Amino acid sequence: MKTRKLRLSLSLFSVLFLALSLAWGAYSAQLPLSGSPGLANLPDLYEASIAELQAGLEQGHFTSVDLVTAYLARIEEVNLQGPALRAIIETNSMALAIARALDVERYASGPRGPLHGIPIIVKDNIATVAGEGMNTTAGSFALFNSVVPRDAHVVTKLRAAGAIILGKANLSEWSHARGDLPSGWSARGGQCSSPYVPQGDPSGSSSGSAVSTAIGLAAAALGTETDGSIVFPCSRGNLVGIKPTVGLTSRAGVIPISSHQDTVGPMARSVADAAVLLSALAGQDERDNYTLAQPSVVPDYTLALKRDGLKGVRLGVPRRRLAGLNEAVAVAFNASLDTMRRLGATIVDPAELVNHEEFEMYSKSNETAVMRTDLKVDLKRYIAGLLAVPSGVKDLADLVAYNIAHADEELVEPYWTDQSVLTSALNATVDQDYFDAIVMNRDIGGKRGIDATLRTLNLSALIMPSMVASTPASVAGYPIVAVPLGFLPATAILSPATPVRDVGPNQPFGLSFVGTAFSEFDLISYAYAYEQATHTRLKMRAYPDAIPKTQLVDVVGKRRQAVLE
Ligand SMILES: *[C@@H]1O[C@H](CO)[C@@H](O)[C@H](O)[C@H]1NC(C)=O
Ligand SMILES: *[C@@H]1O[C@H](CO)[C@@H](O)[C@H](O)[C@H]1NC(C)=O
Ligand SMILES: *[C@@H]1O[C@H](CO)[C@@H](O)[C@H](O)[C@H]1NC(C)=O
Ligand SMILES: *[C@@H]1O[C@H](CO)[C@@H](O)[C@H](O)[C@H]1NC(C)=O
Ligand SMILES: *[C@@H]1O[C@H](CO)[C@@H](O)[C@H](O)[C@H]1NC(C)=O
Ligand SMILES: *[C@@H]1O[C@H](CO)[C@@H](O)[C@H](O)[C@H]1NC(C)=O
Ligand SMILES: CC(=O)N[C@H]1CO[C@H](CO)[C@@H](O)[C@@H]1O
Repeated sequence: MKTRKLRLSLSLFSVLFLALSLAWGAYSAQLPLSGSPGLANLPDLYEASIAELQAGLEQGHFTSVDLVTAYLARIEEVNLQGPALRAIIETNSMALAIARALDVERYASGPRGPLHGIPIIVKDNIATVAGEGMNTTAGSFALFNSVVPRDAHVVTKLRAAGAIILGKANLSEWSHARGDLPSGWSARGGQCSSPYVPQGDPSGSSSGSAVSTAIGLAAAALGTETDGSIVFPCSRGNLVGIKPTVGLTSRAGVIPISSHQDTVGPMARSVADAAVLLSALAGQDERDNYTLAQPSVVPDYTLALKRDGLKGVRLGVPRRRLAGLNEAVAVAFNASLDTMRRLGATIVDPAELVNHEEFEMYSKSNETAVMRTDLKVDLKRYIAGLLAVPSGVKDLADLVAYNIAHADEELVEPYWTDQSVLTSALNATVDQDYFDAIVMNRDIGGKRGIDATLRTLNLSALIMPSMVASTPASVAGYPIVAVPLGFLPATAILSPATPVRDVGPNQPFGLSFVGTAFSEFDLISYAYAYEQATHTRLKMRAYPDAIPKTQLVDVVGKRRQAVLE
């Protein structure tokens, strides 16, 4: 009975879909002819905001099919060819069909919301259904052709909001939990590099998500962070990143490092875009019980986008964490404090972590103790949930053995041979030391760290250059919102390529706002006020070869030509 009903409604749907497709086909054929403004005024995909793209789609200036076509061409230009940035591991062969269906739906019943028909890239550790043809591997051949049971919860939410999953981003293999490897390298994706410094280190582990967002290979991307993996590549990618509170966004369907620290967040070219995405991603999920601790109503984070967001806000500078920073970063950071004062903020400087000594002495060792056991336990649990794993790998020990057996692909000379993080976790155990470290980790970063500091000095948030901002928030499970801060000078020394260059001229760096649990709304308002007053991202573009040439005008123009002929 049920099946027949389903079949009936499916066939009704097909007829409806066909009718709409025909109507839409007739309509869309003349789109470019009636399309105003002129082709020259279509948004530049290097910088286009989600709102701009949505407006163009709504006004019929271009379609989601056009957008996907243009983005795929841009990927083709720079991913393996030209500068060979290796930001993308796989593109979605169904993206055009999905875009067409969403175009038809828009024509029939209007957009679902701000993400309807907007192409987004997700890191390769975030599951996408196998039926769509894309793998989910964290960059490793050990998970090649593994079959995930379903989309990751965050992907389900993106699709429900109408977003198009355009492809899977390259990353530091296993999200940098394999060993001491150059950031942005994975066996499946090769070595990703920065679009700002030729052969430059893109940082990681969400390297490809950052690179593809930085130069407009999609509207935005998802990354994941355990300690620094969103914030660092956003810093080097001249981007906005949100590392949400652990438990705000579900990790169900995400290849894990640590259930205590992993979190999924947006990487975007503006605070507004990141806020739109976070509103779609956040929410409870019964498959990730950490999410049940979040406030029951997900805020509309776009309501935090206020230009006066820094007025009357007290922000603290934990100076001792800033020791030894590059001079250009230190100068830009100090200048940002003046900007924030001008915008009405009170800067408390210094505002040291009240447990600074304890933090410096013990946070890394406690964090490592938690991560080792988590990696072993959580990875095994993830693999056990897969429907098929052709490599036969079941746990960490199998994975280490797999890498040795496939050393030609996985332990590649000369730079990519290490798997010491995996081997160091082999003997990890779930014991009292582990439970103690979990509590310590939380308390050193949270209760006795960030929270005590905010309370003692009556602060709303801490501010730091992004490259030193991650660990307190990561071990506490607290949020970070990062924005562009500046660029190394043109005279900066270009370091040797081993195989990526650590620093170079024009390399971007970021500024991070760090707060207590679930303070994303406030952090977004501070970041937005700062961004709107500075627009740092717009002050430097990628090096010329790393900027894809294909624009909407080429795609829409070609379609117009075809209609005229
Ligand atoms: C993995 O990628 C290959 C192509 O490289 C494809 O043939 C295969 O279907 C993909 N596997 C899954 C499970 O999507
Ligand atoms: C989630 O469930 C696990 C058991 O499956 C339990 O050990 C853990 O404490 C729970 N975490 C939260 C935050 O509820
Ligand atoms: C704390 O700071 C807020 C402004 O952020 C101010 O309104 C309040 O009076 C301060 N409280 C104390 C106890 O200083
Ligand atoms: C930045 O400001 C701090 C605090 O005022 C000062 O100690 C430091 O020397 C400044 N750094 C630079 C590079 O100007
Ligand atoms: C964790 O931190 C505490 C101090 O806060 C320290 O006594 C303990 O040795 C640390 N544990 C590990 C495993 O590093
Ligand atoms: C793990 O334990 C085994 C057996 O106790 C031992 O032989 C091996 O050296 C240990 N490995 C590490 C990385 O500690
Ligand atoms: C989409 C794309 O270009 N994927 C490539 C990623 O890198 C690997 C390794 O070089 C290629 O095999 C893929 O074709």
